[in-house]
Amino acid sequence: APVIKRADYRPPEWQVPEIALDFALSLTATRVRADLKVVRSDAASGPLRLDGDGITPGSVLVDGAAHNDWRMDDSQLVIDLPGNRHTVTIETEIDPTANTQLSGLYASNGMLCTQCEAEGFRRITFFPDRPDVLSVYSVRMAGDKAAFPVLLSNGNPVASGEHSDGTHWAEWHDPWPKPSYLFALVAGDLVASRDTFTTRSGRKVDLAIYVRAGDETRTGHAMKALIDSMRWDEEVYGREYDLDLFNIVAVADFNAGAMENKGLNVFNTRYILADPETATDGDYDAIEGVVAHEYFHNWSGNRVTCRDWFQLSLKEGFTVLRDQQFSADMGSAPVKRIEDVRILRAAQFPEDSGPLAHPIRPDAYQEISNFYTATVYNKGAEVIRMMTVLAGPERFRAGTDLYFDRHDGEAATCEDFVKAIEDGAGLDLKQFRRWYEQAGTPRVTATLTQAGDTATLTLSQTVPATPGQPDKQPMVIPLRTALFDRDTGKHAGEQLLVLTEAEQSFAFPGFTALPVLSINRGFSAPVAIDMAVATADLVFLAAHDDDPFARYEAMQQLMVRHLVAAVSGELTEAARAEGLAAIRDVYAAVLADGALDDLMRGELLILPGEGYIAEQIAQADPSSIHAEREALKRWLGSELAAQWHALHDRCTAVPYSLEAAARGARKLKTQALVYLAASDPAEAARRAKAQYDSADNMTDRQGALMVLAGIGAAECDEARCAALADFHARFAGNALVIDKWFSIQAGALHPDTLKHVTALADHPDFTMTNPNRVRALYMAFAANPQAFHAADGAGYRMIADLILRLDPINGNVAARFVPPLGRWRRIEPTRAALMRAELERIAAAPGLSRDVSEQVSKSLN
Ligand code: HT7
Ligand code: ZN
Repeated sequence: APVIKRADYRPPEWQVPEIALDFALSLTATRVRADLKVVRSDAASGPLRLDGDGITPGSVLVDGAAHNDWRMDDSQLVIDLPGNRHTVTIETEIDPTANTQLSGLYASNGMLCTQCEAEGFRRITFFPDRPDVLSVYSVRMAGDKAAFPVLLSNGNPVASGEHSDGTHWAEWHDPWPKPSYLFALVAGDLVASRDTFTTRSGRKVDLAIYVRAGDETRTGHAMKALIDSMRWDEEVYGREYDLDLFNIVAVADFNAGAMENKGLNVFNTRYILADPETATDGDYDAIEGVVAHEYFHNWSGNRVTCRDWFQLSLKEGFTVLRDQQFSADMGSAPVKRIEDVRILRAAQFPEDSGPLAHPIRPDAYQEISNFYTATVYNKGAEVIRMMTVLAGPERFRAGTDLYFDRHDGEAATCEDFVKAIEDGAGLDLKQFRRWYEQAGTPRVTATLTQAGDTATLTLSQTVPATPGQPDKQPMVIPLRTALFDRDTGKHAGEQLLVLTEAEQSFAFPGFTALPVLSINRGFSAPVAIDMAVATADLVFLAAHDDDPFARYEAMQQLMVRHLVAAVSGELTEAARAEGLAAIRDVYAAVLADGALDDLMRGELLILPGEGYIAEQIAQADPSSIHAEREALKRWLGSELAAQWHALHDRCTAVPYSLEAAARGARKLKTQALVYLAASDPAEAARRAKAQYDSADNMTDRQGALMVLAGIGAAECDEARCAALADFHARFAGNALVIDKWFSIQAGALHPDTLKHVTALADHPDFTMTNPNRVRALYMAFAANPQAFHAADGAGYRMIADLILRLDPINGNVAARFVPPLGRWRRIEPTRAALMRAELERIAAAPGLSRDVSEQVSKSLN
């Protein structure tokens, strides 16, 4: 496939200020007529080039007359036009039911809907399908009224009517010029939950969430999230909504989480539907975050869009930051920060250290869908977050105000964003721009010394080589830092140290004894910190640090260091005992700390993930990491058994509500079971069964089932199987909950998980055509280290087989399964060879999608 390079960007030769679309709707043969008003750009002399994908032009008219000067150049329709302004009319026909790729116009459960980002519009009609072509859309659609009673598109409804033959029609007009990727159409049998929002300037906005009949009772949380987001964006970023209505549609078949189409967001049902019986607290949080994210795109993405897809982080990184800030304001800010860092470390750090590493603004791609990554989204958010750290909130806001003012209605670049922050906030971001250019997670080494009355902190940084970028320049790394006095347990104020050189020293007068270093507080920079720090200092920080993230980090470090040493066989028995005792003591202190809220307590009591431990090791042995982590869990389970029992009892007594205290109790309840399951499976199974049987909410039920499903002891098998059978029967027909049933089993600690997943793939409820179901089974499996990394390579084979089977159905989703196999260089040699062999097997298969082919070839290089 051709490589598209950022450096090759050229402005479009033709603009399309207006487009009128007319759809004759049908599940199997939808006819589309597109009228494009095209205008030649100054100094352009070439023909009109319109992108297409899997469609053929039925007819081509220019200014209303048949036109023969056109040809196909690969999939592009090339039309020679005599003048500078014309109306071009093209007809196409699509089979939405055959569209299993779920890009363009497709059918889902009898409804029709679109997904156009990134390049789906060209599967509907011929068009310059690039984000710097902005058009005003008028849409007409007509279809069978019984099959499609609801007809929606972007913007405002203009007119509608019906015919005596049982068909009806609707017209929509969107006054805001937009790129084609934001176009949307939905037609189906849907019901709406409605509310209103009055903007700060007093405009009333009608809000509707469209779902299938029966689901309307489960839209309340999403609606609340929408209203909260609309208010928050006015208050925090000064952004007001700009249409009279805002529609959301939930669809069961969707490649991603949701889509921010102008005035008509389309959502995966999993990010809309919730009630206590069927959605966990995590689901509630995810709904709040995704609804907010899509709403915030109305400004960061839609009003100011991207010039080209290399600028994707312009809208995605910024919008992730905005949704993170929103969720922090709606709930517990420290807990949200810890969760976001955990996601970054679990998903983005491995990307940055693997074969698919790319800067947040990539330089080249074959298939843009492969660049909707944790790097572009989550690291992109971290990069902008560092600007907030450097500028402070008021100056950062001045920067974003300037950005929105300057570029409203434009297709902008990351450079435009940085410049606006630079100008508006009064920062010099010259060197900072390297965050957009260089891939790889910087490593900072920190050394603290003390002499006389001064403590000296020496910081050095390196950015690892990544594919195509062997040599790196120093980054700007803002590190929020505090030095703690050992005697008082306090510090004299936090400082922002900005590391800009390869090596730099910072002096702190007033220390006659060596203080304890607390660095990268709040995770102010997305870097890895290396420091030779005594276990006692980590114990000190775990107990005393007033920055909640730093406290969490001290506990994580304590455990990571112990586990990495244990895995590499470096631990003497004495050191092992000492490390375990230290970890047990900080756990005991956290369990007993009356000043902590339970949500935060739950964060502090999370073991580092196996993937994050593996990241610290050049070539990891997944089985020994798993064994050591389980051993630590077992030790904590047995050493603190009485505390876990008491915790489980205390939390079980807390009644269900969505308040923080009750959510904290639910989080801890299942955590207590997890530790007990490692040390005393029979007792854990007894408690888990009781929790399952008495559950009045999905958080408790799923937690209990997850614990039961993981217990391998034969005497617990009956309880395990009974609970799984009950869960399936209880929620039969509820697709989102049945997804959980698949995930729980595929992610289980049970030694037979691989066998279970093989059987589940043949279960009547499994289907390859629903991305949620595929991800529920196989993503959970690929993220289950013990099962995926089976020593004989059966886990790798399973994922490779999946990729090969799924690719012809949905290449976009199939490609998402390549990165777990692509990590082979970071795994011990025997498994690495097996992983590589599976990648080679995929690479040798004929007819691979561009999505899978790009990911596999990069992973082999
Ligand atoms: N902007 C949206 C991206 C998206 C997408 C990308 C590729 C394939 C399918 C997709 N569905 C939605 C989602 C977002 O970040 O808001
Ligand atoms: Zn987004």
